[in-house]
Amino acid sequence: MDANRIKIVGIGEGGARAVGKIIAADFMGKYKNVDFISVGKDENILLSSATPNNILLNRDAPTIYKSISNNLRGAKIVILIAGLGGTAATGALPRIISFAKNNNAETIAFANLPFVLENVERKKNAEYCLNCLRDVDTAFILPAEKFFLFRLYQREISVGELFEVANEIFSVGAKILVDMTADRKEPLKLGRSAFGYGYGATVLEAINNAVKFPALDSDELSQAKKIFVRVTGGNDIPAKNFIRSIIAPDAKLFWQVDNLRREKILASIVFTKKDV
Ligand SMILES: Nc1nc2c(ncn2[C@@H]2O[C@H](COP(=O)(O)OP(=O)(O)OP(=O)(O)O)[C@@H](O)[C@H]2O)c(=O)[nH]1
Ligand SMILES: [Mg+2]
Repeated sequence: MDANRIKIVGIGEGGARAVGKIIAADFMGKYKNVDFISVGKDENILLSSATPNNILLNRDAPTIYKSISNNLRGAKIVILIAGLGGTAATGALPRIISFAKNNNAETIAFANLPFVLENVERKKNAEYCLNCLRDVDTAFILPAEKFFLFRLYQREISVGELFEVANEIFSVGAKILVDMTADRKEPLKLGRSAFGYGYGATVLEAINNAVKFPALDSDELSQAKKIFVRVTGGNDIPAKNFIRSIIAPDAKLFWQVDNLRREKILASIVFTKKDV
């Protein structure tokens, strides 16, 4: 049995949409060991995400557990993407995490917390899920309000459009994490973490934009103990010097160069965050 699979699991409508974006953008095209899975109670939403594997939650518990274990079999890495507060994450997240951990898979999560204005039930659910996410090896958790910081629109935007931004960010985030882990021997295991990315004509410009990524808190970056940077080609000495100048002197910096040439240089940054 192949025990080397990367499972990218979208939980709930939001998670399924984010995974749909990863598939549509062909972000995992160069990897031959990736499986895409959607989890939710609405079959149409799962189908629209175009994930080849689905876990339908509107069935009896034993059938659902069987479906989770079938879909996660052979996992080396499980990447979870979800909006916390919804029914899907609340029901399935703890089961998926414990199944992955029992099978010694590395677990990575991308999740957003509900808006302050969402109802009490969603907030309670989200708190429960947040607690479950403590068991995940590396977790990126953003309050939904953070997505307003991405001023991609010149006008007021709808909640739907805002979550499109969230799904886009998480789809790129998942790609960054797969690229970073694929080129390492050791698992990342960073605990609560943050990430950012940016593009540029030079590595320095791309790194500058990654540091200015709207959801990235520069104070948190300056206090991070471990920082992972990945750039696609180019002269990275000025960028390394710049990063060194803004991080703690005792921070561990891991630098990766991706040899895939692209039109624009992409710089990605991932760093550990103190627990809040
Ligand atoms: N990342 C992301 N989050 C979303 C999206 N839509 C809503 N959310 C947030 O995620 C939470 C869960 O929403 P859904 O993803 O729709 O959850 P669900 O489990 O499919 O179903 P419901 O509980 O019926 O909404 C919401 O409370 C919102 O805060 C989305 O498209 N993307
Ligand atoms: Mg919903």
